[in-house]
Amino acid sequence: MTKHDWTLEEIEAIYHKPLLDLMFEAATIHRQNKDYAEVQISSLLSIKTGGCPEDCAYCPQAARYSTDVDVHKLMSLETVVNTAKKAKEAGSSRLCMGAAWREVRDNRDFDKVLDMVKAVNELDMEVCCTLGMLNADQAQKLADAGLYAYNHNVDTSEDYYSEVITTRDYKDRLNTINNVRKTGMTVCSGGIVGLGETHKDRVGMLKVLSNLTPHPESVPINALVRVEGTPLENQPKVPVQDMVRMIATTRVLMPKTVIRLSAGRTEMSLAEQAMCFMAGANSIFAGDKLLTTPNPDFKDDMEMFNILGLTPREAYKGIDREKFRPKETVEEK
Ligand code: SAM
Ligand code: DTB
Ligand code: SF4
Repeated sequence: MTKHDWTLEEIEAIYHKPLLDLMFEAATIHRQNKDYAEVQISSLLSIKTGGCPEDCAYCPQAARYSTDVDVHKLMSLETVVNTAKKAKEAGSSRLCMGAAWREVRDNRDFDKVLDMVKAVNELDMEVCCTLGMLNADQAQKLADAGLYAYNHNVDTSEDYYSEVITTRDYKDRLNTINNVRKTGMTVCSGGIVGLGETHKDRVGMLKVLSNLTPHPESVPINALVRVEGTPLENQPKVPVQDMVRMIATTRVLMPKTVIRLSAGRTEMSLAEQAMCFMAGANSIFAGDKLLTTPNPDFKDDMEMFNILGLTPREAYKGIDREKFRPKETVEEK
């Protein structure tokens, strides 16, 4: 049964199990709840890059840090559609469009994003956006445009949050997640490992996510990409066992959730990624780029799928597709 009242003590006991016991438990739960060999492939597209007013210490897109990222205004609808088509042809079932915004504003750029959502939806891809904070009205507009998922990460524990970000607080994040949930869109929320947080902080973050009711439909687990010019550029590389522990614990807490092995794969070998899939990860970001940083080659990922016997999951599998059609389209019928 899916449980939403996990306590810190319970989560700590799972997280600190001997690694192989934890992996075995997570793999067993994964096989009971999911077709473990099916892995969802998402593509990321940065539709508005850089120049963000926030101070997230990990992020190359924050205007206040001097990184290699160039600022770009909102991408055209045509470029978005062409990129989405290519991603679909390559085998991707979901497109996640990201914008370096603190929050959505009710302006022409937002109207353009709504058009992008409608257009990608027409390609029969699952459409996801990550645009920063949303109020209830903006969340509803995205839902009406046919948005399937909204990504908004809690990133770390509430206690550690202010060490990483000072320009907004944890409850702002939870508030947006709540606004998304109320519209019926699916929630994608996870975090980053390697920000200098303690094991207790990781457990604290997993408590927040696993106490959301319902659980987020997707939980991305990112390893910090250490980008030159950001305050966290000199953090040590995340040890693979920490990623495995985090993914396995997430799988035990949220048996039915799609867990995405997200940023950080360029620094992981095939064997290390295999451990993450074994521990319950069943989604990746594919394509040569994440938002602004490199990701493994698509070809190499498909080779990895072959070697491990994994298959890409088709879009909207087991989902009532009509629920996520743009409103006008539904009404025309
Ligand atoms: N601006 C929006 C926001 O912050 O919600 C959307 C885009 S933001 C880049 C999306 C997520 O990317 C962040 O919440 C963070 O979890 C992740 N991210 C950003 N930089 C990262 C890095 N260097 N390494 C790993 N994850 C990162
Ligand atoms: C998520 O959890 N990870 C993605 C996506 N959601 C938006 C972003 C990773 C960004 C890594 C740094 C970059 O490429 O800029
Ligand atoms: Fe801006 Fe999002 Fe990067 Fe924070 S994570 S600086 S809000 S783009």
